[in-house]
Amino acid sequence: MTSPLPPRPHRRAVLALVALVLAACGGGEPRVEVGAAQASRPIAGSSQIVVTITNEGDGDDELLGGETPAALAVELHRTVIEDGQASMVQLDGLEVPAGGSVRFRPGDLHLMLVVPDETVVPGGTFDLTLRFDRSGEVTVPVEVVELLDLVEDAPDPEATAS
Ligand SMILES: [Cu+2]
Repeated sequence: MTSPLPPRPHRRAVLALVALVLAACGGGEPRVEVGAAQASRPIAGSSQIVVTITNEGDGDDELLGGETPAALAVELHRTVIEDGQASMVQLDGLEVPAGGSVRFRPGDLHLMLVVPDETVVPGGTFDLTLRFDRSGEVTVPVEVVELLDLVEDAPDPEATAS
């Protein structure tokens, strides 16, 4: 069976060319939206934030970091498993591609509050400011819940599939 589509390397070249043209024209504009955010009750001096960021614009953006008055720092982490051991790697930034979304949840990409203060307790809320390369700063309220409620609200599709 023959495919009407050109072979992959060719399509990739076309995409690269389109990207180049877009870049030359300044590209499109990102339209970043931050969904409802939740943080877990702190455990051992840290708390994970579950949130989805979408970019419905036609330009890429990049999440550069975040901050909150409720913790010493907000770090961008990815959980990696090596030799059966889970560990976290800190990222400097994360692309939020045009038309795409980025999901933070336990066990994968996550935002981590370092040394949360006494306002980070279940039932409480605090402000989280996320800093984007092109969209600037976006501040959203974060609801604090028990860790189990957090996991229930953000089920891992891969975990339930196995
Ligand atoms: Cu982490």
